[in-house]
Amino acid sequence: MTINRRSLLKLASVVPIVAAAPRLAWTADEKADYTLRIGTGLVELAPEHIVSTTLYNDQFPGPLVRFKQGQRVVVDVHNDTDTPELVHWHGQTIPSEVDGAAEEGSPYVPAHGMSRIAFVSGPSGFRFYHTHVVAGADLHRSTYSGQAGPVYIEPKDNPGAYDREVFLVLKEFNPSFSRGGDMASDALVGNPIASLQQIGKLADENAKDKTKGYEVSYELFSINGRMLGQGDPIRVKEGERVLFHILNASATEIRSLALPGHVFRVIALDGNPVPTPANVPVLWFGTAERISAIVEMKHPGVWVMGDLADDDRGHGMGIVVEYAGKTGEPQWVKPEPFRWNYAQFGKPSVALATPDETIQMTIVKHNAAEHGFNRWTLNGQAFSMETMTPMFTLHHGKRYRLKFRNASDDIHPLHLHRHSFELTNTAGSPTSGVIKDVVMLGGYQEVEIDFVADNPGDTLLHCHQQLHMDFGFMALFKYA
Ligand SMILES: [Cu+2]
Repeated sequence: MTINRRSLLKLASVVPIVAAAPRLAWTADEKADYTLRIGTGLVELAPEHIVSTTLYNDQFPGPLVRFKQGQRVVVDVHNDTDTPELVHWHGQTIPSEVDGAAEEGSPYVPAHGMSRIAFVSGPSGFRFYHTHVVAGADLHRSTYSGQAGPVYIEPKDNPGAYDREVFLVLKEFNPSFSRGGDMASDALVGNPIASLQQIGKLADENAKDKTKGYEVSYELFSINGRMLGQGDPIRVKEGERVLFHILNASATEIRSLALPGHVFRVIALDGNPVPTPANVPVLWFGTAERISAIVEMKHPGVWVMGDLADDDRGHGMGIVVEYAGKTGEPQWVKPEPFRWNYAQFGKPSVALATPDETIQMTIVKHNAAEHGFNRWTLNGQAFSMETMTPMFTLHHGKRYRLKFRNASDDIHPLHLHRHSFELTNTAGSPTSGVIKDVVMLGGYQEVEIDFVADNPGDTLLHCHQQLHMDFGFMALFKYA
């Protein structure tokens, strides 16, 4: 290989910058790469449905933030509200101080104040940012608000087998409390495990309150801040390959999405390329999950890309896809039932490293145990925001297997901060190669994930369902 000036420059630009970048340092005269302003604003979901909520930069979703993998970035966050805020950089492997979780020691952005943060962005792919404060019983706070926006971190090499990218953010508005929820029970493959049902039954019998705790339901549903039929359709041409980056920015809901007459070729989950891209008729997303999928446009018409739940789609959870030259009412065709199986996207033959340690966690729901809200325990412990007692000590460089056993009927979108994990067992089958930062755990099922403790600093693990995380379903890991 001859080394010319160009390849030298190329080498120089890749090697030293990341390693040399200080973690938090920034200079006062430096210009921020991005500025986020947290404040109250209006979202016009439809002319007759304008909601007031807390937003980033007065828009929903928040602005698309584009970083380059390994790039040192400076972000200014202004908080124009009356309460302290936190911006969590979901899915990035960054220090605890800038991750945006109080439990990990990230400082709050003060009310009517500002914070400047700097970090080296990565890993590449589709990530997002959102508020990480506690909502508790306040449905104006935290992820019930409009504080969410997409992040795309450009990989060093982009295969680019698509014509264009479309970012979609799924989000409900106008939440209220109700007794009993409507959790999608037909989302995931796998069967309930009898021993877990038994633990759940026992917890129900031992509960003082025999009624279920509060759940959250929503009045209005949207994609990119517009109800179905409002705003511009996605305009496509026959033969085009559209790469969708889709985020479920719900506070509490599992979502589905289908586009009649088309299939989604799933190429990445939570921003990480999957070992086995596969065609599926329906996408399922836990709260905070992202899917990147290519759709080949080969069925001309005007279509509704929407949620399978008629009620949610009827109240706005969808977007119109319109082929060039086609007109008329957008068509919806209900797809055949399709259960989501993460292992479908895994390596064809399972190849797993042996973990240094396995941590088992049994999840139990205690009906209405906390002022009418369900309380959640992990191995008998509900996380305390007062004491912030850590659950476990990690040793740098070791590989850990987390085995979650769900003794409740709810689906839990489990999220690990500051690390990506590998799915190693789902719905009773071993798998490997699927790298994520959120995974859905089905009712009375088990899931196993492996991660390497390679990013020292306090690390939060929690259910991303806001009602669950606020009422006990969190654990803090410390590094030794
Ligand atoms: Cu949960």
